[in-house]
Amino acid sequence: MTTSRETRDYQAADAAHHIHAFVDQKALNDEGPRVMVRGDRLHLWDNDGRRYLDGMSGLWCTNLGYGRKDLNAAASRQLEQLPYYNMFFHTTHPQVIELSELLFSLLPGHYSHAIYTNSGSEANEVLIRTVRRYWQVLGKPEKKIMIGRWNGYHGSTLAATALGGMKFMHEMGGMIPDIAHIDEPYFFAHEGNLTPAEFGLRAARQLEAKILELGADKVAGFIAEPFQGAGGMIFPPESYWPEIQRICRKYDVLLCADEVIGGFGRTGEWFAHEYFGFEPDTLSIAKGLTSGYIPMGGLILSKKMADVLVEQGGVFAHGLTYSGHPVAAAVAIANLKALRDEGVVTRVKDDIGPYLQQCLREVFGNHPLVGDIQGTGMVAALQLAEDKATRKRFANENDIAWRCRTIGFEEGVIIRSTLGRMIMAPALIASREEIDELVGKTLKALDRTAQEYGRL
Ligand code: PXG
Repeated sequence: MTTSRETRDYQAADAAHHIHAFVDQKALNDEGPRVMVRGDRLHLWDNDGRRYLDGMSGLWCTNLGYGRKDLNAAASRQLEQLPYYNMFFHTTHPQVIELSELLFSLLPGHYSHAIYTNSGSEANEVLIRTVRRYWQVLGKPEKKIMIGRWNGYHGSTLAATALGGMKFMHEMGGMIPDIAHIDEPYFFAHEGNLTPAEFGLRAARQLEAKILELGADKVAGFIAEPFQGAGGMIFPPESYWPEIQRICRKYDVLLCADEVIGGFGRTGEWFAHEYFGFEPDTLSIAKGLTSGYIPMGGLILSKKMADVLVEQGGVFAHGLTYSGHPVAAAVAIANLKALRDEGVVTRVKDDIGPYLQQCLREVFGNHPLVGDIQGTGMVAALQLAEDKATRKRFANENDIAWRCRTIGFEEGVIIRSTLGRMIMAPALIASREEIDELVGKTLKALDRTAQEYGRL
């Protein structure tokens, strides 16, 4: 399917009106963006009829793939019945209530309350205020510093940017007071002789050092993605999360997991912290909550935190016009039911996830550009490396990865590149044939890149 308008006509109008995300706008205007017009399962079509296998679930969000009629029907029904009402004015509505009942039936039992938002960035904005409010209510208002990680990503609004550890974002007006950072647990970049387990412990203990440096009485919480998504799909060694949890408990620092990418089945567990085996106090969610069909996010609170806020907190002066929006909630319900009742998450764990991981290891295990393969379920990264044995990375790894991504588009596959890593996070409903197409086209992209850089 194409539209009646010429692609170059769309591109001219797009250039006239938009500042796109994370791109040199002038260069993009010269090149002209791809105009996507249709999606079905894992495939996308652009306005010129070119077909792409979407290896990234949009932006890590279309967990059920494109073209779901049940999600469409849920939205249409709700738009007819009650397109909008809110949770101000002492009011609620059935869709948000039923969404929460369903969501908490899927979450571990120690979570009880949600504050809904429109996005992941907002979830993390709300997080900062909620965590600070929690300590205020407990009579510790000086506990307000949040610790994040370098190269972590928590969104693009001001406080979410500050929580994240992308220095180039901080430098563009993206920092606020009372935020600190520690290093990410990126083992492949470690130049010493530590084992992964030793490295994981050392990385985690930076948190203890930072808490002691700032004073435990000043630190409110530690936020991290269970595995780092936008920062390169970095998996911590197994020793990392238990040690982080021990440190947070020891110093009475809230452990806040950003599940915006890891949540809703990506790892084969409902939430990525379950895969890594730790128990956060809060969860930031978005993306897979609605499979990206409609904007919705939220902050999930443990019962322990919610009890303090509800029983002792009085008024929490906070609220968004679209918190728990009924159309978004209706879509989220349909999405969660499909993920549960069609066995999508179970299949990621038992069947299609292991299939993807096995294919990647078979096909890329000895590839001349690849030094390491990380991932589980339906998320994976190929670490590019000059020398696998010594973990020597290419000096120009960004260029190589970006070139590989561009060739991927030419080959009809969408994969992501970050800091010398090629990332995949396909829709959870992928068939084996769709995985074969993803892996096959990615191999072509890597082979062509290797040829261009004299490695094949
Ligand atoms: N937390 C995490 C862990 C994220 O990955 C956000 C919060 C912010 O969510 P919103 O809904 O405000 O965008 C994100 C978003 C990429 C990419 O290319 C990743 C994100 C967004 C856009 C691109 O990896 N993650």
